[in-house]
Amino acid sequence: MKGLYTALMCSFDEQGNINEQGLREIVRYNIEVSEVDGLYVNGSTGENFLISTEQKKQIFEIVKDEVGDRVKLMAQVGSLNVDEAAELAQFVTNLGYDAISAVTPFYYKFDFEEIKDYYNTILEGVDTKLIIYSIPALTGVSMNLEQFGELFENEKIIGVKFTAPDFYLLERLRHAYPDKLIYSGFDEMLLSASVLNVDGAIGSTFNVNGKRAKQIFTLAQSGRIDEAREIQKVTNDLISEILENGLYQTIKEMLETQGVHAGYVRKPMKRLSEEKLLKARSIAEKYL
Ligand code: SI3
Repeated sequence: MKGLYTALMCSFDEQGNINEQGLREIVRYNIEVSEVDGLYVNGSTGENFLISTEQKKQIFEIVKDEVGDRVKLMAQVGSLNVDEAAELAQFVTNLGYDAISAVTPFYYKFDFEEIKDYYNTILEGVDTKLIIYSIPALTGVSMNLEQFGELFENEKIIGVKFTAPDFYLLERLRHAYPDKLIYSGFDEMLLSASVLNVDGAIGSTFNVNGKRAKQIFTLAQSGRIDEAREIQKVTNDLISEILENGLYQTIKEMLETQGVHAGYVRKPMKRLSEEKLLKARSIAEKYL
């Protein structure tokens, strides 16, 4: 399960329905052009928290059907509705996904016992292994070393997607849990995380920048830090331009320039203005 995973986008039409063909094209682009090691399905980048249970299931099915066994698949099933999360965990297990992942429960200020119970409930009915999705900036949930350790006591919890700029905690985790899988979640910090010996990374910008991300990771692993730093610099120029223009919308438009019908974002996300659409196309021209 090591390596680089694209946090997969989903293609939606103007009404917010899934565009199956577009989704299949995004999958193919990631596998055939970017050559990533795996896909992280229905994460933040997949606009997961804006869609229905039925749509989540449909996306899981289409992606598995398109991928087959070509790359590894991780299914993000986390939800404030723990019954839904457990149902989706069962659903993707039946589809043959390689692992599940679940965001820490957010919005209500759950205490740690509640968070632990949430993960144990999701895992009760399945044998599929789980990667914790930790993203404190969006969920407001920060866990410390001991709390990660307690979650890791459940042997079905095999790792964490660590989307935080806390490199002290990342180093402590790596040191304390050499056998757990740690994935870096911030693409702009991939080199720094790779130096700390993470097992892989999961990122939104890999949808358009997968090749550079892979180079950074591979170079860092073989100790070629100067070369990796050069590529991280170009990557961060690209990420800065994407973030300034609108993260998911810009990545979608960049994919469109490559003939991949990535479509529209779901409401309440807004569409790019004409000016920003042109900007997205110029970013694509500059970096792809
Ligand atoms: O679940 C997911 O879609 C992700 O893997 C998210 C990933 O951590 C991204 N975070 C968000 C909030 O989109 C990053 O890849 C992020 O977009 C990137 O580093 C730019 O800041």
